[in-house]
Amino acid sequence: MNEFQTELKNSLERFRLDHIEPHAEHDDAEENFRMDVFRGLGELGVCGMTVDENYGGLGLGYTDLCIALEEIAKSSVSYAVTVSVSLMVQGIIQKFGNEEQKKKYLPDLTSGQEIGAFCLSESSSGSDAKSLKTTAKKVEGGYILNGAKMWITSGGIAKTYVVMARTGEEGAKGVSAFIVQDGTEGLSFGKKEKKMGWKVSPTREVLFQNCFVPEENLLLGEGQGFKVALGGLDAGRITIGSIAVGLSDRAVSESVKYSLERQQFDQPIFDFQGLQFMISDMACEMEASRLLVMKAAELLDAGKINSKLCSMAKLKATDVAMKVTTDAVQVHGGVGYTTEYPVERMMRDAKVLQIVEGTNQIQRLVIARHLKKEFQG
Ligand code: COS
Repeated sequence: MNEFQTELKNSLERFRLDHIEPHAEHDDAEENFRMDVFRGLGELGVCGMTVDENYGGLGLGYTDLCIALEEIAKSSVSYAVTVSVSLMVQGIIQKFGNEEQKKKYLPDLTSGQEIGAFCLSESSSGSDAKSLKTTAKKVEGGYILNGAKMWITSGGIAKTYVVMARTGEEGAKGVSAFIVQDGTEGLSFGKKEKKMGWKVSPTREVLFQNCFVPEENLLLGEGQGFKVALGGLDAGRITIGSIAVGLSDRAVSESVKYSLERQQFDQPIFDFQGLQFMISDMACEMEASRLLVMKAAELLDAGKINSKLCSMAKLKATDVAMKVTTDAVQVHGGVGYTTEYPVERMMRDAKVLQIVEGTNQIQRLVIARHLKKEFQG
């Protein structure tokens, strides 16, 4: 880490310990999202970190963002994910939007005044994203959207939605991407999902009923929506990886701390070699996943985005987070299974990291396709 990154990490550590950690257990139980916490992260520049300064961002790289998200995730995967998805939406608008769209939609998102959400999944199209059924029918001056998007992170609290809908034929080429803002007639939200983890981050269905969207809200052009979505997801998969690393890091720290305090058979349980081996493996896997995430982020920053490494980073870091948080509960024994210690929440928060932004089975499929292509040329 360079000097700037160390300062970034330290300021976010102070922020999370002052503003997130004290409420973590309560807010998890109450499923309470605090907009003032998100806006506080915005004041630190995190919410628009990788966006150009012309649109209110900091113009920093994904390596910097990964350091920031890791730090936030140590106290709250939910806030880290809210930032990460909002930044994915901004990344999409910055990369695929025209100047007018960037000027109109980015500043409120970069400042953290508003949140962005990404609407791709539907009840019958999750992994098979290109089979989506939401329609966007061309009418004079724009499109009429009809359909339902499911499992939308920040659904209902976000202001700006990037929505993939079908304007043409079946398959990827018939998909287009639109920017739709909360308050648009015909846009509404379903009930908040009851989830195992990520309880602070609301997940809702996003519904479109004869929702008119003006043509200036179309991103890139008709039929380009699948590329827009997958292009955004490449970067999103790296940031989900960094959140997983932050979670693993905290789980390792909690395990070392607890095992040094907890006495059994007249000695700290840390002194048992069986436990040392377990914790060493946890720490080693966590560092390995961090290196992979950073490598993918460095390539992205160098303008050499590599979908294979994006998928590898997401796959490795999230599988490691699941294993490490599960082992952290094991290290804590009975109390680890209760809300008295944060590892219980961390294990619940880890699970969906293996599912979102492409299941880890889809990541393996993407990696295998790249390997085959590299081999066959
Ligand atoms: N970036 C840009 N374009 C991409 C891309 C990427 N990373 N990956 C694929 N594409 C393009 C392809 O080039 C192809 O376009 P052309 O026909 O012009 O070449 C088009 O997208 C369709 O690709 P493909 O035929 O490979 O589609 P498949 O359905 O076979 O596979 C997967 C695509 C399964 C990899 C994709 O649907 C996927 O990632 N699914 C998971 C979805 C997901 O992550 N959902 C989570 C939502 S957020 S919680």
